[in-house]
Amino acid sequence: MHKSLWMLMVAVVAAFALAACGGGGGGGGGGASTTIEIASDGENLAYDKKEFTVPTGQTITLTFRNTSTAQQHNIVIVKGGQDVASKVDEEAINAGPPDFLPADRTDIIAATRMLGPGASETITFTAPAPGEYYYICTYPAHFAGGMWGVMKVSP
Ligand SMILES: [Cu+2]
Repeated sequence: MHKSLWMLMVAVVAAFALAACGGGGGGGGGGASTTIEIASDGENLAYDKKEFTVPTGQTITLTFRNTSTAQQHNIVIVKGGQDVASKVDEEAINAGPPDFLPADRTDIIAATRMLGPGASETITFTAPAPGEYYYICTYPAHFAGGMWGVMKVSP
């Protein structure tokens, strides 16, 4: 009878272990994620968010919506501040349509395609080291016209 009690305990422990595994898998584990929604500001050459903050290392799911009825827009998050943004903008204009994105993505963290009026796209990326990163629209003259913002990455 002592042996049967021990067998029962093994069975109970196994059941708990299975339950724990199932719960962990369904909950998404420890990898936290953040969702950001950003849009163009109507017909203005601007985003509806001038800045947003994300925690470093997290998976960011960002949805950009072009709410304009006439303009094409995208969002390109660059690996730096205004100087890097200007460099990427110049490379993007040289790359030309349809997406105005340089083939060399070295200075780019994440980018949507160039979206027509009313279109949206969701992109996923990992938040980089703490700091401030510009995001810009690379349609010609939009960045210069004020279509940019700052992604702040917190420690
Ligand atoms: Cu634009």
